[in-house]
Amino acid sequence: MPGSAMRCDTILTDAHVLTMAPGAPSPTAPIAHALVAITNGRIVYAGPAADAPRFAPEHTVACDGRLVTPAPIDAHTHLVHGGHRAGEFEMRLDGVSYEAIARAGGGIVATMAATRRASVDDLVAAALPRLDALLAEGVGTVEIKSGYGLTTASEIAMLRAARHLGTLRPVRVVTTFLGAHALPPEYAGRADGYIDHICTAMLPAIAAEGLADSVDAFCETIAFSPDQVAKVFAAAAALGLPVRIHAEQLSNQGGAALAARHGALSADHLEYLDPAGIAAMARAGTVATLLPGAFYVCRETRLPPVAQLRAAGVPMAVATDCNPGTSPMSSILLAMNMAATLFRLTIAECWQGVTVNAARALGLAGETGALVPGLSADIAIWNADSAAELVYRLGARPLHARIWKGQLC
Ligand code: DI6
Ligand code: FE
Repeated sequence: MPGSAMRCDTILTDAHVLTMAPGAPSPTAPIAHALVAITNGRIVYAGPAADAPRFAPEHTVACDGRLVTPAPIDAHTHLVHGGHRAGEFEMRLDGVSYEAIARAGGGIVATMAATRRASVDDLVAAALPRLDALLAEGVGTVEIKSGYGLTTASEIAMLRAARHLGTLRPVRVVTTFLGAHALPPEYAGRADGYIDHICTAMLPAIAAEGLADSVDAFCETIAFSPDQVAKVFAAAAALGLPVRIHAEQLSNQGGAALAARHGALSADHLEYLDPAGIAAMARAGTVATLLPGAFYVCRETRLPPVAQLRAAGVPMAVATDCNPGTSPMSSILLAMNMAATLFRLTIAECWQGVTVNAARALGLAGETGALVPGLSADIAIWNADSAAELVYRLGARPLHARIWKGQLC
């Protein structure tokens, strides 16, 4: 045997590997009889076993022909919140609209009240089952937003809870400050005053504690105007924080184009996105994060312009939007199924949506989301034959094992 074997921590043998490497010929054609090698939590090799260097591993994980993918990334959640809104769900079944419930003091403001009453520990305890449900589907990275506290103290509590979740479980948590989610009752009729408060008090306090990795805003007639969102984005930029937006969910406000002009990492929802918004996103490289759970729960009929996003080369992510109002869903596989069935994403797009494109939406393209040398070894091993099988089944529990930062967990 020429040369000596290369020491490494772990190898995965006899894997069917879907690397999701950008530029790979077909993102859904797994490499058969593949080997993955890991050292110091990072991928050092992922490809045909026949072409691999000779490794001397500490540990060997026999995959027995199973499908191996990057650990999915859920790039848009409101996982941390108090209470639930099953009662509003019942009202909606009776025909009351989401907007009508919001205008009557329900909706986001109802969850705000429950969240303000909760301690950090309460918030963590309530969120853990939702997080565990995601981990049971292999998720390795989850974005978690604030936005139900709407005071400095309560927003900080939400973000502390989110950060704490990342210490309780083997998962990477990316936090987002969403102070501009809804107008708190204290500011009724004074939306501009609340936006000033966000920019001059809340955001600086949160940034000073390093609690937010990015800043989000809900641009909508029932939430904040593009001008108000622009102020929040300017304040974020002054603190060096990247931005993202909830845009064009219920109507076209030009929010996605505004966000793109501010170099947003992602614009999310986008059912009412227009051609100018698509062009602006394409120019800026802003990811379109599609949230089919909210579309489904709200019984929305307007589809996001997937064909046009595809034609314009806008990268698409898929996420759960796990939240107590419009998407009480903690299944990334179900989000992928809905993206395929409701939004007509291809199987390849569904997988890109929860791997490479989701990583990019979180500013983590150089860290996770693909099985290529140098990236974090965040890996899901599945009891499945193909990428399509995982998107197609509903309610299956197909995860065999999960590796996060190189550790089997
Ligand atoms: N859009 C949504 O779908 C969620 N937030 C947002 O800005 C809804 C949040 C909720 O209803 O609690
Ligand atoms: Fe959301």
